[in-house]
Amino acid sequence: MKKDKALIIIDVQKDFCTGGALPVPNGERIIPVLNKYISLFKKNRFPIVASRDWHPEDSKHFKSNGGVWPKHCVVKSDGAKFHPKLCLPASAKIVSKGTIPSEDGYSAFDARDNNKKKLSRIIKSIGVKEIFIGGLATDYCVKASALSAIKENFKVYLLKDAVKGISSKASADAISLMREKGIELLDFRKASKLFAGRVKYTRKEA
Ligand code: VGL
Ligand code: ZN
Repeated sequence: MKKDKALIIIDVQKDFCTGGALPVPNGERIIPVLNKYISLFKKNRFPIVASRDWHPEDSKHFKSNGGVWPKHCVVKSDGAKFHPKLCLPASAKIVSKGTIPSEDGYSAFDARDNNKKKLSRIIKSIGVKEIFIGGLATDYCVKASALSAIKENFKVYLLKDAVKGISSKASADAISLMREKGIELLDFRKASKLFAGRVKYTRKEA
């Protein structure tokens, strides 16, 4: 099976949802939709990657150390856990970013797995050409990740029903910029249609 498409889920962690340290307003509302995308990719045997913000206590990204953000997603903390409602399969690849004190780590393309392998190498090595991005937050890590993916020559789809931003104005601007860069917007119905041909071939009868 050719693995030319991958689902990339950005930072769906407790700290970015209601009750967390840096909540995206209603961030958790995208989770049921993301779970549908997860099922769609699983059914078609395409890889699923989840990035996580994974900062050390002394990250310069935090206000307390000269940065702009309240402390969030500190390595191994409860807030850094993936939201419990997100149904990540055991086969999902996890990559961590913002892990050294001097980096913000907005882009998932700077994230690495446990073997220090960068996201782009992980997915390129299995033949991924097209990526489908959802998660948090539209105006920061989703935007940075989607723009890096374009620079790395991937075809990029933004899952518009599976992203949420911190500021609605900044998120709208981010989406305009992403479209200018050639990123295509999809919703679940359109994405299912893109995959429809494949699902048929996996049926036993026909
Ligand atoms: C993010 C601000 C700070 C994000 C991460 O995941 O979009 N935003 N750290
Ligand atoms: Zn962060």
